[in-house]
Amino acid sequence: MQIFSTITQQLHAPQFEFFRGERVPCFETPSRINIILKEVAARGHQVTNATLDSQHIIECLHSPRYISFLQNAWPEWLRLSLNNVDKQPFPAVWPVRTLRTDRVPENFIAKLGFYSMDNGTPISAGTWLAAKNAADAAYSAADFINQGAHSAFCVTRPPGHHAGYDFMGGYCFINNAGIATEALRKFGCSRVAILDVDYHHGNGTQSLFYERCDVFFTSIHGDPRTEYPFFLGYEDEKGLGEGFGYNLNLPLPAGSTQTQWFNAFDHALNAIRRYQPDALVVSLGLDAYCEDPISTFALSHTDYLTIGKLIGRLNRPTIFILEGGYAVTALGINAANVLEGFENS
Ligand code: SP5
Ligand code: ZN
Repeated sequence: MQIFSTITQQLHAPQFEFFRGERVPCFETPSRINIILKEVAARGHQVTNATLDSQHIIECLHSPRYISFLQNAWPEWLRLSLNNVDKQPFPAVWPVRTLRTDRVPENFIAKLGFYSMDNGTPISAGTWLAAKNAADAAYSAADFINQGAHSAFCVTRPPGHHAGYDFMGGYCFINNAGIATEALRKFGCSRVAILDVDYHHGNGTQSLFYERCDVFFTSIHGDPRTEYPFFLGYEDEKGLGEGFGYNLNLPLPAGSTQTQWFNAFDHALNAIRRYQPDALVVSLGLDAYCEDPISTFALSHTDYLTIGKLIGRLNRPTIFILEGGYAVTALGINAANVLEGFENS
């Protein structure tokens, strides 16, 4: 399978995040990409650096002021103090109910709260460039499909499925799956399905397409009653207006078994078959794996072969986009297994 990746991913390298009241090393690291690239190359897949400029597609999905915030965030942080060069900005205040969202604050820390859903999405010097190039890879993959290819895999970071129209969250800044989807639509696909198998609900992706029937979104994830992102991902979210019936959430209790997971997966696949999409975008989070340090599902190495095989049987042009997955040493095998299952389906 053709792999699209980016060199600049390594420039997004924040050091810390908060976990149970403590500052801990980031789970979402550059090594995730390196280990996947090593394994897919060893199994004979072709890796190229993405080159197309996705700016016009980014502008279809995200607000102008949010894009300019992302672009200027690191320089603004340094403008507060040059000592900030080896420190990390974090939001501290959010405009929750009763607070105003009709005025964009001028204070940088206030802007961080305004444009983020959590304090778990740290920014570093190279974040904008890395996020922009990950979006470029998603766009390049859509272009590749448009030229007649059957599949592509974006081995990119930062991930994207938690990022919405004007906010970041969950390690995500630009919604890469949304970029691929929007690009496929522009290239002439009438209907695109998005299948999100990350452990966490893809709240950003769902929200971007919630009122549209030209994009079907389905997701299998930890139940938001107890799992991040908590405030979206319930089964009663079915879409709005023209989009009603084109959103399918399949939350599973934390600690669910392989059997439970594959039952939900079967539901998702059948719904995609009924939708008859021209193309498929897979938000390929690998954090439903049993050893993932922040998740509670039980999938094995061979389950990822099965996932690839069952997706392949949908027999649609398919773009896989890496999302989460933090059991770093297992990511190469799990990612490559999905591709192997897909190609032998
Ligand atoms: C792309 C992606 O996978 N983003 C995930 C962001 C999750 N951030 C919050 C993590 C909260 C972890 N809770 C751990 C419970 C430990 N059992
Ligand atoms: Zn995840």
